[in-house]
Amino acid sequence: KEIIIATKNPGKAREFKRVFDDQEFTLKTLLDFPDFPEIRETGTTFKENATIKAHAVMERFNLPVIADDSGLEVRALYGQPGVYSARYAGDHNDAANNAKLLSELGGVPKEKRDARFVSTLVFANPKNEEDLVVEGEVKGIIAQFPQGDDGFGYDPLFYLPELGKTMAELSVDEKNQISHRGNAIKKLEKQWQDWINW
Ligand code: ITT
Repeated sequence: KEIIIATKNPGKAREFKRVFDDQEFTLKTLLDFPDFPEIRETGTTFKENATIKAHAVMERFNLPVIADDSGLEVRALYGQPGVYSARYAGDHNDAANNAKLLSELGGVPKEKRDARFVSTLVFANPKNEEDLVVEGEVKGIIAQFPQGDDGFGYDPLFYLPELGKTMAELSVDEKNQISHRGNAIKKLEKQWQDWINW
């Protein structure tokens, strides 16, 4: 049994591999297939983009596929960067994205810097007519400066008040326990055993 995670993002791949560590199936990601062409994410919602990615990969490999489309929604920016989180500052460059976010929020006080991470997972399988779709979120505050070296993307700026740390100061296990992606995966795990036809 094999499942492919339709991602080329090493940070996401690490988090998925960590939860699906000792299951009865083998987990691969697109990092195992470096020649797989770039998938154009033309949707306007996380669900649309996750569906595009899941189906592009399922059609190529004829295997069960999980795709994650995720992003950061900042209230003071009316939900931006949202589905454009990966390319907020142009090319996919985490440092530039974080710098742009800080500059857009320049002068905004702490109590107005609330944000959430969202992850929508689409699980598609050649033998199932309909996809399984789940969404997870986590709420936090955009810090005034980056802190921590773990994680990826906006993690160094995503401050969790209950923990007194940014997401980038958590280990991958700690992040999976509370993150948008971890929460979405927990929902998926409750449902997929009944849903999947191997
Ligand atoms: P794939 O499409 O190959 O999975 P991607 O990085 O392009 O990789 P998305 O289109 O879903 O994936 O963009 C998600 C972006 O949102 C990601 O690049 C980060 O900038 C941000 N993001 C999502 N989850 C995050 C997390 O757990 N921590 C920090 N930033 C995150």
